[in-house]
Amino acid sequence: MQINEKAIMSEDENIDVGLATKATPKTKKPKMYKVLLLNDDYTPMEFVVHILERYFGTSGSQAYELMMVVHQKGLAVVGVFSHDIAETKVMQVTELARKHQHPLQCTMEKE
Ligand code: TYC
Repeated sequence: MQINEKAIMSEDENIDVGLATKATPKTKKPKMYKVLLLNDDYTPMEFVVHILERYFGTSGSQAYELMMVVHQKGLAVVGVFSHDIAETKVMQVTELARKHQHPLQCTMEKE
């Protein structure tokens, strides 16, 4: 932590009286990114469940329910990660979907 000092001259004396102002934290918390899965008419439900289990730490009924949220609402946030992790997840999902010729869309946006 850096304590900032403001130079302030006292009015009648012209003396620099130091004023401690807000502390500046040295570390910044990383910006977080939402990873979104979008619905489409062609990707099989089981494939989406598999994606959620493999890349987003959900399993069984939880993965199925999250897939159904995307299916019914059009999209859902399936996880929140730092920039590079989110980017990697999007790439992995897109790569596997294309390999299986599914049009599944996965995107990220700043939280
Ligand atoms: N709507 C797809 C179907 O009925 C299932 C699906 C769910 C597709 C979620 C994409 O992100 C998705 N087969």
